[in-house]
Amino acid sequence: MPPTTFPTRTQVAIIGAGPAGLLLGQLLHKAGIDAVVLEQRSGDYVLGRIRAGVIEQTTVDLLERAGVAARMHAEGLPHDGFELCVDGQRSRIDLHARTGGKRVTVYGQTEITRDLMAARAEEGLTTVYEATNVEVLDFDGDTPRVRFQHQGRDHELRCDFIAGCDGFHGVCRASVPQSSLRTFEKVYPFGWLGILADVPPVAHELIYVRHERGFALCSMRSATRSRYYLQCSLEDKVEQWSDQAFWDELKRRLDPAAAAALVTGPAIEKSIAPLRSFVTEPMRFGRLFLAGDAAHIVPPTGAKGLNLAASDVQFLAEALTEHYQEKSAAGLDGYSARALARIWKAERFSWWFTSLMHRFPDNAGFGDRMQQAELDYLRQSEAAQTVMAENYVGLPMVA
Ligand code: FAS
Ligand code: PHB
Repeated sequence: MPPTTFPTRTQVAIIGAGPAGLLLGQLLHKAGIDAVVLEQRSGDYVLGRIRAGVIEQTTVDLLERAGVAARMHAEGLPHDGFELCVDGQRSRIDLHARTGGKRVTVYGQTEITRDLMAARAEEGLTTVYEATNVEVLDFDGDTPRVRFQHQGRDHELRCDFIAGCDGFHGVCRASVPQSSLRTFEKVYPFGWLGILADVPPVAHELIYVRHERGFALCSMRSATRSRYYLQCSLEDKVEQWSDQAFWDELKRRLDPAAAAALVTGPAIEKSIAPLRSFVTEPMRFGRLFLAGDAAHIVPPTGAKGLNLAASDVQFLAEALTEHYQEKSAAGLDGYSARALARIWKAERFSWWFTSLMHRFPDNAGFGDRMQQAELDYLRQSEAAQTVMAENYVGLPMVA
């Protein structure tokens, strides 16, 4: 078979074919800007990672603009609220009523990635899967380039800009001199053990559970596929958790009605994710721009990770379009500050919600009472519920 040939020149080199990289590629294509996506893994591997489930309206709007929202509208589940289960008592946060009609959509990140991959392939756009040993070079000058290997052959891609959409463990942020960036991090003393199973969800809406044994979350992907999470120790290994052990522990943390209604079944995916808050400042280094998990991480409690990646990509796509179409650098110069303003508000909400709902080993006594008082206030106060709802549905995209 003749060796695969790839472009040696493009306008934007995108590192990473997760939701950030693929969505950016789609938006740039819509604006007539050429981009090549380089992904270290195979497409199947990327699709095999089970992650986010809740999509903000601003993300839905962006996916519509990218031309990839048809299946989400057909299969996604609009949600007007979610429930809190605090020590066995359920109460509802009415997102629709508290935000003047806003809602979220439940639609798995895997499906968004699948829709973006299909659109990119349909347009005949170049995505290099299994691109290894990716190096991002000369981005502090005017002629950035990317070197990579594919099937043992060396390749080089010259470009005008590099978009680092390569996630928390990617090469782009790691290629920036430490003296040029500042990071902020908080690591939480627990993880989330997640299970995906083809069983009907326990309720029509999500249930966030606070229990003395630990946090739990009842989510879903469709009317026949459920996603559940349990707070677990960082020492836990997923092999230690049989399906039965997971279901038994989930029932212990749920209220009696939900525990009785829970339909269990074999896991089709089971994994443990650590929780951290992390932000990189700035997000631009010459002609290298970071977007998504490459620049920031939120604990998944607030369902913000994927949605923040989407807002970064919207800002970056607008800035690059302004550069090429209006010959203006204003958007690129303002990208980092604009993205970080939204990122820090989502970091705050995710940290707050995580601090409120999880069991902290060193929190016994006063900290525990603070959690209970805040949850009691939240249950009784429309004002408190409005603040929570506004953040959960996603804050407006400011100019
Ligand atoms: P991603 O990490 O999704 O994609 C980066 C891509 O870059 C990957 O495909 C990777 O293979 C590739 N890459 C990395 N290094 C590379 C290199 N050197 N060269 C080329 N390619 C490279 N968010 C929620 O809202 N809810 C959740 O429940 C939730 N659960 C999560 C669970 C886990 C285990 C993780 C890690 C994240 C979770 N998130 C969740 C957050 C998640 O959804 C991210 O916010 C989202 O994937 C961000 O998308 P990207 O920025 O594209 O990064
Ligand atoms: C999910 O369905 O995976 C999900 C939903 C809400 C969250 C986190 C994860 O806050």
